Amino acid sequence: VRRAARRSYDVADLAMGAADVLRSNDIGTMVTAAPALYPHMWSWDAAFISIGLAHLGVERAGQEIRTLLAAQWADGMIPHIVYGDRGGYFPGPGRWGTAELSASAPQAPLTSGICQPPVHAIAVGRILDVARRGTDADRAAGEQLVRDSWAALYRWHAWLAQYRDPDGTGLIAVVHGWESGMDNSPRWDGPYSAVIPGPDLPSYVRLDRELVRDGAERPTDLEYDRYLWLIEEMRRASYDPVKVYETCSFLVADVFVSAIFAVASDVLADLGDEFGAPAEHVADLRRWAARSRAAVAASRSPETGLARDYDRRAGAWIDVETLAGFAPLICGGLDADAERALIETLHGPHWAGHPDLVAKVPPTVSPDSVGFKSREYWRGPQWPVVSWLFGWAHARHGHTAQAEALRAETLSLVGDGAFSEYYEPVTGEALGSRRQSWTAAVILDWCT
Ligand code: 9WN
Repeated sequence: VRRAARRSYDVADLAMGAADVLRSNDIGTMVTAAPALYPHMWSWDAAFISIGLAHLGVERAGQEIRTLLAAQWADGMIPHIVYGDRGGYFPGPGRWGTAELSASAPQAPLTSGICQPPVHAIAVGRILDVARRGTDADRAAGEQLVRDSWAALYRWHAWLAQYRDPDGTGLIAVVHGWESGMDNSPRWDGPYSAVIPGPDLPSYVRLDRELVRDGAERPTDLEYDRYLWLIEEMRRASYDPVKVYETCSFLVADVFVSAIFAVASDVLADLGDEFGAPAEHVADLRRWAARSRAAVAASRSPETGLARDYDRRAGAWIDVETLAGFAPLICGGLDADAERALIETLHGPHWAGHPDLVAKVPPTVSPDSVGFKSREYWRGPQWPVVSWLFGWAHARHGHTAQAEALRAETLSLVGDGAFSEYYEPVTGEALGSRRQSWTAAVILDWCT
């Protein structure tokens, strides 16, 4: 295997390049997730993108959050895609049919019918921090954003608690791999093997394969059949969240989403206290956060100490080791020794500190694992946005040196200036989409 040399980078150049990506992907009231591959707004991308935008203008950052929240469903769900005016992505709004089939979906803008990880409160909190370092006008815009978005974000968290954890276990379920944001992670291979596309799956043409030429970088056709079949199942349930939970053939309690939910609920509760939100709503958030944090800690494998997802359809823990197993480091809640051990594992020789890696950035699957595929999407490559999230969480929980290491190592990884969606860990090759907005956004945040 060709080992790449570490890249040297210039922080000012990287920041300029990142700002250019965000500006050029901005189509007015939304920054598309990527120029060609993802020409619309994605839910968790928009949150990270708004953090980057805050460094270019707090008002524009707030606009991004407002555009997303304008697409919130009547029941509280924030949809995973908000479609802009252009086509260019499959599945588009026609395939979902949410506006026709669901009583809760908006007629405009058109959206998909599933959700993504709830990182939005984290973004609003971060925008406020950036705003408070700026001018009086920035500060006012940041505070106004909190006031304008708090209730909508509370309703979003309430939707997750009610419809994705109806039994109050603390683990939030996903009904599609896309909802995890880590679409084809080996975590989902077991649950997906029970998703059997019916003969009546309407035919379709993938557009992604025309844009990413190397098929090995994207999910397979069989995976796509399953992704599309789940949409058929949800259409048949009219996107009613209770029916979807009962009938969808994929139902997995996602430990990484649950950890994000816990820490984002903490952030939202703190903002609520500061900005005078209703006390009972703040109390709900604190209760949900505590419950999910405990459930994430309790999901750990007795053998590896890594947190695990739970396949609710099969009734079994999923013992597949991936980066999601470090979920307790996102939400906290371990005792000091266990937390230190998990941090050491993350930064140690099986993960970020693996001797084969060009930059000490956590890969999505350990190179020592049989399932490691160095170029294949969520099966091995390094995703700068995920590193940022771990870095943010490390800083929040007092692991300053590790946060700084993730920052410096990720900056060196992206020093080529491609702002790629993901990177080959051993060679550092840029993979997937170039000029990916959330990559640019987190780099800009780290450079400013
Ligand atoms: C499906 C936009 C999104 C990210 C996801 C990433 C990828 C979409 C796709 O791109 O998913 O939602 O077409 O592969 O897996 O995390 O939000 O960047």
